[in-house]
Amino acid sequence: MTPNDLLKRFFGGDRRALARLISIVENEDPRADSFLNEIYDHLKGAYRIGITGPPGAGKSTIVDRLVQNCRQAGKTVGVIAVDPSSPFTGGALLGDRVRMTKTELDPDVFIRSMATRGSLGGLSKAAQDVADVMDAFGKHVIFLETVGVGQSELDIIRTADATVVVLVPESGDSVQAMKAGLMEIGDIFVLNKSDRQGADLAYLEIQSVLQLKPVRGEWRPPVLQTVADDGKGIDELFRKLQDFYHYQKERNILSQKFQERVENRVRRYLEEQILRKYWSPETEKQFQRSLKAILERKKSLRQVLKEFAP
Ligand SMILES: Nc1nc2c(ncn2[C@@H]2O[C@H](COP(=O)(O)OP(=O)(O)OP(=O)(O)O)[C@@H](O)[C@H]2O)c(=O)[nH]1
Ligand SMILES: [Mg+2]
Repeated sequence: MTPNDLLKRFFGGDRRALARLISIVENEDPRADSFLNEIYDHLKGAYRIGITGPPGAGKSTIVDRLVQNCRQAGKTVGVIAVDPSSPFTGGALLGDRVRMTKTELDPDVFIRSMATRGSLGGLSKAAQDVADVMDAFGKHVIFLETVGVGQSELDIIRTADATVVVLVPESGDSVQAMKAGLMEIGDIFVLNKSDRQGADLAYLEIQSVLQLKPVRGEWRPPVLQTVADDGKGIDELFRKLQDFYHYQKERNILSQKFQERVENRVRRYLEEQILRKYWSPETEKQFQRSLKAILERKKSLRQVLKEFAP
């Protein structure tokens, strides 16, 4: 198939063309840049919702439910599940991470899992590019699911229009979340697995942590209790997401978010390019030698810093 044929099918709404284009972009195929150029004019401003939280908190179950709410509201959906934490388990386990049951067969829902390859910065870039492809295809809503632990996941989430932080009643979960910086980035907090013991206490704990946080703008991030497995609380979560969307729209926050996203992506991209150019495999070897010299007290930290300064 020629690139033009592929684009024609893509803009004609062919799911297989969408899958092909996503793979090209994700694999950093040499054709990726020209395709991304072609689709740029067609970005429609899909609403990007980041869902993050500790492993196994119920993120995928919640996304699966929210997708159904979106479909009932007549919206088409893309889902990107990012898994940067397990470069070794890729394939088989990853399939398990997105437990899309009812939604899987719906032609207006497109789901893609992505695992890390190469640098973490690269993953964040690829996830953004895939989101653009889904947006240009015409998806109204795009979910980005990440396990909220690493820097690159926070980068991905930061580029979303809305961020849902999912926690569970395990003791100390909110403290861990605070350490990971999750309390800073949530627009909506969900205490999932509220059927478990200790849910009420955890709910109060999250609320008290949030009360210490300075409020940005007029939106005070709400805390909702859900039992995603049987759908309890999900309609309320969907309504909160709609409220937040309208709140942002009325105040022009979405175009501001778009601007931030562009800026963030360009800066990250350049940082990565500059680093790659400057820090060759040979430099890394040299660095390892210097590191050893520091540990053996043969060199001072300052000396080494000077050695490696650009
Ligand atoms: N008891 C209980 N179990 C739940 C609830 N929600 C989800 N689960 C279960 O928790 C497990 C993990 O759910 P997932 O949706 O895969 O969690 P996740 O956060 O996407 O997991 P990772 O992507 O692996 O980090 C599954 O076995 C779910 O059935 C809930 O509200 N209560
Ligand atoms: Mg998951």
